[in-house]
Amino acid sequence: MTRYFLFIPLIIISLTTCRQTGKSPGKAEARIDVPVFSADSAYTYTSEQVAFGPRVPNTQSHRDCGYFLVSKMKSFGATVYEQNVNLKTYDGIELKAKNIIGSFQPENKNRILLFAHWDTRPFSDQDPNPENYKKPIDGANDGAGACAVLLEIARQIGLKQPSIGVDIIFFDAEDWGVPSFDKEYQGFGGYCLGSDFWAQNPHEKNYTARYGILLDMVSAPGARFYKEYYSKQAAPGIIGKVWEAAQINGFGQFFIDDNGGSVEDDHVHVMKYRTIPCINIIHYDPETEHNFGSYWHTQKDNMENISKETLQAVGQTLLYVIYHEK
Ligand code: AHN
Ligand code: ZN
Repeated sequence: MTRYFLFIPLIIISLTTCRQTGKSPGKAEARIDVPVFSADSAYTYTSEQVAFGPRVPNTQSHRDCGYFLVSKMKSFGATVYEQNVNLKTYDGIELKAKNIIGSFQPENKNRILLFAHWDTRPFSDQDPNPENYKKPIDGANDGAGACAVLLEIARQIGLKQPSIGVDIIFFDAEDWGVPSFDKEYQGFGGYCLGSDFWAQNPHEKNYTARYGILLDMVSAPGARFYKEYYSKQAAPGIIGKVWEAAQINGFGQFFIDDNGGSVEDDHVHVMKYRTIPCINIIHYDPETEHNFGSYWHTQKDNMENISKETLQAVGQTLLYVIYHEK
């Protein structure tokens, strides 16, 4: 019996010693503990947003979801700014919009910015059935999923701070672009109203960050992320860093080493007025006509088409990047 007591501790010591010295003898590399992203949590945050109903500006569902996002961010310990502003759509409708900014370590000058849009489209203009064109979408993927990934990242940051400061922005009024059925206004744009306003009027004078990452449509089953044109032009190093992080974490099948299309999304508006190089992690599908996912701007962008695997791939990759920054 006494022999076991002697040998078991010896075996344990020798095992741990081997592990620590196995890599580089002499100087032990500081191992970085990256939190484990919970896809269950992100899935719940997605369904909680969708449960409010379509988050179309000027509706009660939109107001309710805005309060939800603000209170969640506060509960994770972020300093929260609410930027309320009236913004005009392409056809002159006044939207009561709200950009929501959550800051971790606001005093830290070494910062990165993560963002997504939280509003949903008032049209289903890509739906196969024209009777649905004027119905709003659930926006489970186009809106909620990306915000849910950012909420779960915020929860993890609240539990354990990384070395850098992190700002998370939920932009409003991204998705009121001219619908394809509106022949009068084709070419008038109309997207990205919230980010365009914030970029010109940031919550903090002269706000800047080392870089920014936009998440857009990051929760569909089988989603694939290609290197988006403006992202690659403006921030090839950040693209490289994120795609490498995905590889290291075993999500190489989601992050494809190939070029995607060019998308005039919130990141382009941020870069127009703020000197922050930004990338867009966005589902690109070479098979569809519009190159977005198959349920883009249709009634099928609902909770039935949300994938925990995709949420995990994006969320864990981003946590790896965030916790490796010095
Ligand atoms: C364009 O389609 C030009 N920009 C908006 C991209 C988008 C719409 N993302 C989500 N919904
Ligand atoms: Zn959209």
